[in-house]
Amino acid sequence: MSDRTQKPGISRRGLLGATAGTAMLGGMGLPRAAMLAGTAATLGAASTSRAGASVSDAHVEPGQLDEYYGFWSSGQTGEMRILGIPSMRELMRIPVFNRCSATGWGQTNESLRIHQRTMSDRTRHFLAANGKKIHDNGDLHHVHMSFTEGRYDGRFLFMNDKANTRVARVRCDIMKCDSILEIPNAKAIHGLRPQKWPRTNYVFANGEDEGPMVNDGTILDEPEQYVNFFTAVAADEMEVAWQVMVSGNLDNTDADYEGKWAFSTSYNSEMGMNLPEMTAADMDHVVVFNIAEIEKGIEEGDYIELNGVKVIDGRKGVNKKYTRYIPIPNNPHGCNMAPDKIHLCIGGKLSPTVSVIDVRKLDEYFENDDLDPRFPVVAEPELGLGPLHTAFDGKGNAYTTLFLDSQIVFWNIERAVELYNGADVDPIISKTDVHYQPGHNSTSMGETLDADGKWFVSMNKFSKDRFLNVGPLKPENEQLFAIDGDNLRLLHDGPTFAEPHDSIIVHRSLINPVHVYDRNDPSWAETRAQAEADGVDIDDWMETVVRDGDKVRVYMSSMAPNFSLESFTVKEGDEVTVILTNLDDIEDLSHGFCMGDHGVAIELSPLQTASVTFVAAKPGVYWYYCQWFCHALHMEMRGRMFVEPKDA
Ligand code: K7E
Ligand code: CUA
Ligand code: CA
Repeated sequence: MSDRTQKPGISRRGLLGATAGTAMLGGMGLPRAAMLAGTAATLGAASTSRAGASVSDAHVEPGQLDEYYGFWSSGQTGEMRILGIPSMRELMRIPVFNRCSATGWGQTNESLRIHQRTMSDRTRHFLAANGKKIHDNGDLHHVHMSFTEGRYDGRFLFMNDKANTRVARVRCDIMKCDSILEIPNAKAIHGLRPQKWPRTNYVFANGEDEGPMVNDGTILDEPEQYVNFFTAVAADEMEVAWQVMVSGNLDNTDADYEGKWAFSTSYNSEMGMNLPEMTAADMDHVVVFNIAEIEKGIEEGDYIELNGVKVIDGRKGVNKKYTRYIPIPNNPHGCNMAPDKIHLCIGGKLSPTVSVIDVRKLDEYFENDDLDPRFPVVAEPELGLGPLHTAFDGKGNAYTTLFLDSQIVFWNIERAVELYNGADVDPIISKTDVHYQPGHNSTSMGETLDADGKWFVSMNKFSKDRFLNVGPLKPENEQLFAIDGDNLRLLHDGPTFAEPHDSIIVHRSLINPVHVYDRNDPSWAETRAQAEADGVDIDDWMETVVRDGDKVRVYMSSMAPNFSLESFTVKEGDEVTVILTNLDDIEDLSHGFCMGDHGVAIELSPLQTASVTFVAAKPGVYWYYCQWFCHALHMEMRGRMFVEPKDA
């Protein structure tokens, strides 16, 4: 074993001594300006604003369509976004974990059912105690598409909610969320990736926060009793398939191209509860999950059942057939599988290195207990300060974000392996400044076998001076680059609202959304069943009001510029459900239904059915109106709800 395998290229102490390292670790105490100042001083060899760089290749003329879709997370906004690439135009926002004023997501009965389907009694109890029915916030970091044999298959997008421990799915045919899954046992779902091979049967999801196995207040400040959970979600059913209990916490995850392994980084192998404790060790680890062995263990009954989930014990040293822990320096973060099907790249974060694992060595690693714990590590190039995430071009090269250096380092994987084996080579091809502090990056089709090495996006956490000042809260800055020979050529700065983390860039040939709804869309199946019970045909013009005790169901249709009912009457205190179908089948002819003073507003896209329930709490005349501009007489598309006093 060479020295290198024993010890990372730079010690934690060494890094802490460096200005940038201090700024990062001392972030709690230091003003952010100090952190940024460290960055500004670092100017890479390859500047992004090279003379001769033309923006024409990224310019998409008005009326022209982008070649790629970009699917974007939005962090604490809780929605998913769609961009056009290379124009970087924001095309759509898909509400998922957030409450949306425009579409009624989080308010329509159809969306509430999606929110509540897997909600635990515990969560219901929390929410009720706070006067709520659903969580209306989320922290959505990672959006990834379903795969078939290592390629995007255009069916679904999956995403995490760190804030409320959930996984959601968006249907790519209508571009709407169709499932939200609350993950039991785990806390704070962070890293999320679909299985790549043979198809996305599982979505892998990391619980970031540690806690007692049974979190009922019996165990509180006893971290030695805390555990953490890795979850495999059955992607078609959107149910938990199984979980693995692990040692340390879990940060980011990825899967291989053979369907054999999943990987998760851990920055808190120490099980520390504060910053000094979480950064105490020089080495943390990557957990390797042996999918076939775990499935076998489940089949053979080697699990405990916890809150309805089969949980395998994969803690360090308990049962080595399920998991292995590869030591990695130093509070590692990103976890990215290269499309060469061989190399997994782990961003060292506090270590200036990216650790490269050769997945072909994992069978032997699992079979043989006597191997060096770092046996699968085949390269560990020193790239710069604060390496977080790595993207790929399908040509054997890697692009790693350097958070502290505010740079992208473009490097060659094979040369990094040669260097590790003692050759005198430099794996670094070029470094490019970005503005500023990049987190994730993405390349066109870069996490698939179709990686094409054309476009590169750096998702920067700070925009500072790149845009007109809009006050203390600044947009993030996402920069588009062309991958051009040995360099990245900056073409576009893309300001964006809080706070995308990850993105994927997908060729448009793989996505085929519908133009108007199919009347048989499953989104409103339960609403249809209720209408049938009431003898109403929701595919037809509806003008029926059904009273059911103090519940009233109002069936209405919309066709520009009319609602089928110009008024309806209910009684004070009634629970009113308005069920609407937009009978306009013309592309882009959306209506809405907004009930004034009741906090009610929903979207009705062409041929969509949606419903909303509210209490008519106060007598009076209330206007409802269409709030999506639809017609020259859109303003006139309105009507009245009469609420009679209770004793009238
Ligand atoms: Cu690095 Cu949540 Cu993927 Cu943010 S994570 S950057
Ligand atoms: Cu219908 Cu505006
Ligand atoms: Ca650590």
